[in-house]
Parts: sequence; C-alpha cells; structure tokens
Amino acid sequence: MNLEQQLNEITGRMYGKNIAACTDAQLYNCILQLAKNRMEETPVIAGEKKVYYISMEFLIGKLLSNNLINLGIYEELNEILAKNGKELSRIEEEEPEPSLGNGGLGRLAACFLDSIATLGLSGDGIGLNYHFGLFKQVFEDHLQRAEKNQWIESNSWLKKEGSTFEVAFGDRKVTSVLYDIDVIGYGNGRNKLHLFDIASVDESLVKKGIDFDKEAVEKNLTLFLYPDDSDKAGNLLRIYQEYFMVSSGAQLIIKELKEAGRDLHKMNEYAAIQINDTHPTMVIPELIRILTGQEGFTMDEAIQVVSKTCAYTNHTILAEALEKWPLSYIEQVVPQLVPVIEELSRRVAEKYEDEKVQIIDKDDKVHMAHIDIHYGYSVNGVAAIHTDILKKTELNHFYKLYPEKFNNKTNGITFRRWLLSCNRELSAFLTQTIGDGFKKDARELEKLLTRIDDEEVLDRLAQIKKEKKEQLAAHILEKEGVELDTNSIFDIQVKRLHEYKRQQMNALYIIHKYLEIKAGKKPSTPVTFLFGAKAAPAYVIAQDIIHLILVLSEIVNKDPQVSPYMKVVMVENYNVSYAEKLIPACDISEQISLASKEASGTGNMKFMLNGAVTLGTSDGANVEIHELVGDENIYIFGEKSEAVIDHYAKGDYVSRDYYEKSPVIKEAVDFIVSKEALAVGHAENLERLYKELLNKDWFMTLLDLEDYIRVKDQALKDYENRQKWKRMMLVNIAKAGFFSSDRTISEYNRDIWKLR
Ligand code: 26V
Repeated sequence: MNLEQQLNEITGRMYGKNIAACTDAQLYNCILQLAKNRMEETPVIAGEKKVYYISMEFLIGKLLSNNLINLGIYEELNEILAKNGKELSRIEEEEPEPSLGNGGLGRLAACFLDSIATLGLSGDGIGLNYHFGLFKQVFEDHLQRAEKNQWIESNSWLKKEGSTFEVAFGDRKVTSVLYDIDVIGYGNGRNKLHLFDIASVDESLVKKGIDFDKEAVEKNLTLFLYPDDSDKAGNLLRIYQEYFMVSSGAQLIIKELKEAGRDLHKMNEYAAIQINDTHPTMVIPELIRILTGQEGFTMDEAIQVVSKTCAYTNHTILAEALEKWPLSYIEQVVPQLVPVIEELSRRVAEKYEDEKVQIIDKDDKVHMAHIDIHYGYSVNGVAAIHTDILKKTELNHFYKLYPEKFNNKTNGITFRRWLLSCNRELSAFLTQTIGDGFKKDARELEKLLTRIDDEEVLDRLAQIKKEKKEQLAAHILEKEGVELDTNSIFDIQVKRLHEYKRQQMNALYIIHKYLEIKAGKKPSTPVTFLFGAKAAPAYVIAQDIIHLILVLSEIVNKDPQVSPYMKVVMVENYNVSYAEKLIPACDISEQISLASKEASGTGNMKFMLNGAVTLGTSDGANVEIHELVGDENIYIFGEKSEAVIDHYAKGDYVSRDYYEKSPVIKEAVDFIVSKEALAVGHAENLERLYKELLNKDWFMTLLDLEDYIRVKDQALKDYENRQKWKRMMLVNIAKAGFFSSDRTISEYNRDIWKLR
C-alpha cells in the first residue's frame, strides 16, 4: 500500500470516508494514527549504555509536523493532501499544544531528545505528565489572567505503557503510571519520552482559573507545572512532584538495568543520568537509598557508583532560582531521604570547612545544587560566558575543589523544527541553493557565504521574509484582531517575562519613539513592535510590565497620528506554536537581558537561523553569535558582564541618578504615570512599576537605556539600506550552523555521557 492508500484506509476505518470528504479535525486524528503506526514500526535505538535526561519540563510543542519530517513522509503527505483539496498547515492547527514547560529550559530538553535520536544515540527523557501544564494566558482589561490548558485528548501521542511503581511519601503512598511518547530521530530510530502520572489524579479539583486544593496531593500531584510557590503549600507540592518524578525514574532505570542483566555495581558503564537544573536533584539520594536499602550496597559503594552516573547542568545564576529547600519540608514530604541527605552533608562537612560549599547550611536549608556538584561527575553551563561566570564567581568555591568536573556545553536548537518545519520556504530555497547537506550537517549552511554578492539569492531571502511576515500578519489579524503593515520592520521580543530580560526597557524605547512621533519626528520606515510573554502568576512586577505593554499598544495603535508609523502588539498565550510563526517573520531579534543574567538564551539562535539580525547585550549565547557573525552583522549595546557584576559587588547602581541625569530617560519613565497612560491603565499597576524603576530597578534597566536607544535607532536606519540588510540576513543564516543541537549533543556525548 502506498501512503495515500494507507491514509485512505485509516479515514475509511475511523470515519467511513475518504480523505477528501474528511474535516480537518478528522484528518488530524487519522494522520496522528498513521504517524503512530509508522513510529511503532521504527526500531528502538539500542546501545550498551543509555542516557536518561531527567527534567521537570519537556516543552515539546505540537508533534505532528516534526514527526512527519523525521519519518521522512512530510513532503509526500503534503502533496497527497493538496491533491485532495486539503492543507497540512490547517490540519496542524487542530493539534492541541502540550505546555509541559516554562520556556528555554523545557524547550532545550525537547530539542535535545530530537538530536539524541537523530544521532542514533540511546537516550530517553524522564518527566511528568501534567494534565494542564503551564497555564493558558488570557488578556482582560490589559491584564494577564491564567486558565488551565487542557491538552490531553482521547486520541493523542501518549501511549499508556503499563508499568506502575509505588512511591512512598511521609504521609501517603501513591501509584505512578507510565505514559510514553515516542521520539523519532531524523531518518533514524526511536527513543522514548517517559512521562509519569499519578493513578489517582482528579482533574475536577480545578474549579476556577488555575485554583485548586494544594493539600490533596494524591489528587493534584500532576495537575499543573510549577504550582504557585509563593506559599508553603505550593513549595511542598513542588517537592512532592520532584520526588514523585525521581523516585519513579530511579525505579525505572534500575528495572531496565536489571532486565538487561547489568551489574548494578557497574551502573555507570550502562547508564548516564543528566540532571536538568536542580529540580531532579533528589534522584541522587534516592538512588543511594534504593541501592543501600534494597540491593545490599554499602553506603560507600552506593555513593561511588551514583556519583559516577549523575551529571548536572546549571541553567541560571539567579540566586532566587537556585533551589534551597528547608530540611523540615523535605522531612515532611520524604522523611526516608533525610538520613541519606544528612550523610551526604556530613561527609562534605568532614572534608571541607568552607561554609559556602556545605549541603545543609546553618539555617537548615538544603542546597540542591551542592548535592549535584559534590556527588555528580560533571557540572556544565549552557554558554561560554555562563560557564565562565560559574567558574569565576557563582560556583568559584566549587571550581577550586573540582576543576575537572566543570565544562561548557553551549546550547543548541533542532533545525528540524526551527527551520525545516517552521520555514519551509527558506528550507526549500537553501536546498536549491547549497544542496540538502545542511539538513544532516548544519555547518554546511556556511556554503551560503559564497553567494553574498549574488543579487538573486539576496532578493529571494528578502522575499521569503516578506512572505513569512504576510503569513504572520494574517494569523495575528485572526487571533488578535490587529492589522499589521507587512512593509514595516518587525521587531520582536518573545520569551518568558522577567525583569532581567528587560521587556520594560523595550517598552521605554517604545514610549520614546511614540513621543518623538508626537513631536513631529516621523520614522521613514514604520516599525511593528511585537511581544509575547507569560508571567508567573505570583510575580507582581512582571504582571505590571505586561500591563504597561498592553496599555501602550492601546495608546499607540489607536492614535491616528502615530499608528501609521508604529504599532505595538503583545500576542496572547505565546507558546511554541506561536514562536514557529513569529520567528521566521522577524527582522530584529531583541535579546536585551542585563549582561551576566541570561545563561544562554535559545530564541536568539532560532531568530538568527531564520535571517533576523540580533539587537542584544553581551550576554549568554549572544556573545558567541557576535563572534561568529562579526561586528558588522549584529547590534551589541550596553554594559559588559564584568561591569554589571562589579555594580552588584559594590552596590553602587542607583537608578534615580540615571533618571535625573538624562532628560530622555526621565521623559520615558514619567510617561508610565502620565495622564494618557492612566486614562487607559490602572494606577495601581502603573505607579508600582514606576516606583520600582526609580527606587530599585534591580536589573538595571536605566543603566543601558540610552545606549539601547542609540543602537536600536541605528539598526532601524540600517534596515533602509536594503542591500546591506540582506547581506546581514545571509551572514546570520550562514553562521547559524554552530547552534544546531546536534552539535551540542555530540559534545555532551563526547565529554560527558560517552555512549557507544
Ligand atoms: C527560574 C525561576 C524560578 C523562580 C524565581 C525566578 C526564576 C527565574 C529564572 C528561572 C529559570 C530557571 C532555569 C531556566 O529556565 N534557565 C534557562 O535555561 C535556558 C536553557 O539552558 C537558557 O537558554 C536560559 O538562558 C535560561 O534562563
């Protein structure tokens, strides 16, 4: 049977119709079935040694296109559907997007699974099957409201695997059930994403918005990702979730090792466990507890083998994001781990006096990262500058103890999703121009450099950008009800909302531009400022920043004097699917975090790959992008990380000084509480944000604002030199190959996992 016959057979069986007669929703279900069948037939990747990537988040996004591409049937199916009057891009809209992650950390885990399978390495993900995932964002009255995101349908990628494990907490026992999602490599075999769920979960616990009873753990454990942790009940629930994941995961790993007849004393020869940030750290004491309690290991033997198996990735230097649990909380949730953690802590205290490297501190808080560093064999940062900062400052005390454990693994992205799938036009054009070698070896994109003077190539790149802007504009008109000018410059900042990422600085630029236009200084090319960002529900200032942006978009877009020259749009519920539409349409990629704070960023790589030019600080992977494309093809501004770190050390940054010194800054900041803004927005939110910027501004917005305005104005001006801009686009695409997650994963394998 050929592919078309197969699909017709499925539509007939499921709905009694042929392809042409099915609705898009029906076709989605049928193609899902077809893909699942094909995946089932794909051999599981075998290997002596397997990596387990354990993570509280896997932001996988929709899977249909990606799986079809990796199965090698995307183009053919597209043609079959077109022949039957159907469009794959519309059918994809029927797929619900799972929101099993917050942002970069979870999306990275998903890209890594794709690359592990693509490289033919044996490696599975271990995580949780949150029923409502991260909240769905709705805007109301210029404010964010959170709703649950129901993504699991009767027909989905999840396969109930059948294994169950008992997980014991201090006050109750629960049963974990295992669901699997197949992960198909690009033209390669199959691995698995294991998602644990709780047998007794009760969705009806969620009544309004995202509120639920936090105490009813056996019912609520897998309802949400990151339950609000602003109170004790939320923190405890988070620990319940983490232990549930690691205990189920540890049992699964041991079961697989035993089934393969492996000697657990040599566990490290057959398994590597990559701990994604500190959230899964309890896997270390849990494995030690199981090996000593049930497998007859001595404490020394257990510690030794576990330490040779576990490796840790650090994804942030923000102190508030590094987990430190009160020992009493752990005692309440998992008392059986406390003696192990105390033993691990005692051994460290016996060896090292330094207070800074202890596991349990003077206040009886357990520093999860310290467990990973002492009892893991590798510690890595996620971009060159980030790893340097870890070594030199944040984790310097540990670096002195264990220099050999520290290594850098600059993040990457899967080109299957972030080029082949989201930008078929560009992908096709690249194939036609430089051949399709880049699909397997991303560095081949550099071949494009030989065409830098080829007018036809440059024009086609610009033309594709225009097409993607038109597609995005159509989508935004439908979803947000705003009409965009596709001849305008698309300036985009999409990422989680956090003060260190400085969306507020972008908003201040917009105010500045608005006031200039009001004063008669009109830009010769109009600009569209696009934002997408969710804010943690308990993060007050982040909510205020969203409020400001929504207020600005109302003021700007409704002002007939201004709106022909600029527009501001904040898209609702920014997620992976939205990213896939926004990124290919972008001209200017906003990567404006306070230097030293963004560990890497991965959006920056996706934008570059799709021909956007970066406007950014010397932070995270921007630094490596800068090195690759050179000064000519990027816009860098702002204080360097050393200067920023120095400001923190001396405590000498006073935002009010910048405000008082600069009329431009003052005017922009004052607008937040102007009559115009207050007429549209809420005094409570706007005044709070205004005061925060003047009196605290912990992430130094005003420090870089003037330089940001200067360099951004330059970028907007340069855009008008079309020849120059097209060449910049080309260089960015050509140099993006380094950021393929295939490269990142082969480095993880070469230096850390050593599979095969
Ligand atoms: C977590 C939290 C938790 C509560 C308080 C505020 C806060 C702020 C940040 C975080 C981030 C946790 C770790 C994380 O997501 N890191 C991101 O990892 C990406 C993949 O390595 C990387 O590209 C981003 O730069 C980094 O922020």
